[in-house]
Amino acid sequence: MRAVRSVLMIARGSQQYAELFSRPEMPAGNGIPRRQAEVSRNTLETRITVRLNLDGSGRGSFATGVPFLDHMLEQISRHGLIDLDVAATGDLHIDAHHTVEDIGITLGQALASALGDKKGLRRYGHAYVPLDEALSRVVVDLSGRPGLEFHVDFRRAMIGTFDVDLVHEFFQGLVNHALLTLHIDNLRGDNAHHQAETLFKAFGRALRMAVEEDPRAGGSIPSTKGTL
Ligand SMILES: [Mn+2]
Repeated sequence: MRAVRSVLMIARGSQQYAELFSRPEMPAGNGIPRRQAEVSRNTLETRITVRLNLDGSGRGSFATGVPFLDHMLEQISRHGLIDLDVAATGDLHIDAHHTVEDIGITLGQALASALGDKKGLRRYGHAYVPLDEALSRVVVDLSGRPGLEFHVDFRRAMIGTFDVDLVHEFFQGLVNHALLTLHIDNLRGDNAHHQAETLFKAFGRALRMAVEEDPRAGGSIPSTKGTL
């Protein structure tokens, strides 16, 4: 039995979660302690709580007030096999910008916390994901440096009531705080919903690969610098 390695409580107010996460947990079966985090981030614009478990089974709950974002976050969870709960109250009377960006930031903080020192991980991950006519490629490096290459030519400005500009804002916030290098390319697609969905599915898949234990790495940090 080992204690949970990383719990980040930026803001109080979730005693029930704190108790849950302070319980000892069994190792994930591969020698890596269960990698979980909870982050609450509250500003005058948004109040957000993210809980995640990188060694999960892909279940989650999503209540962001932005239904299309809920649908996209579920793709990360399901296809990344990450247990993920995201709850947000944002200034949606203005628009969804602050809420979507701040959820990216908070998810990024939770990822950084759960990843810890990245010992024994693959570090790099990539995925191609199609959805009918749409095809996207996402490549991730748990580099410790924020970097986003985002090459997506959305065919429409809006997906229902969701402004497609916010997809970039989400990933920029995530990258800045998870300290990832992320290359996102939509290679083709005619339907903006399909284009977006392939990005989030491929991100989940790529992340799943990058955070997996590399059994040949012997628990070392995957960098010649000795730190990530
Ligand atoms: Mn869909």
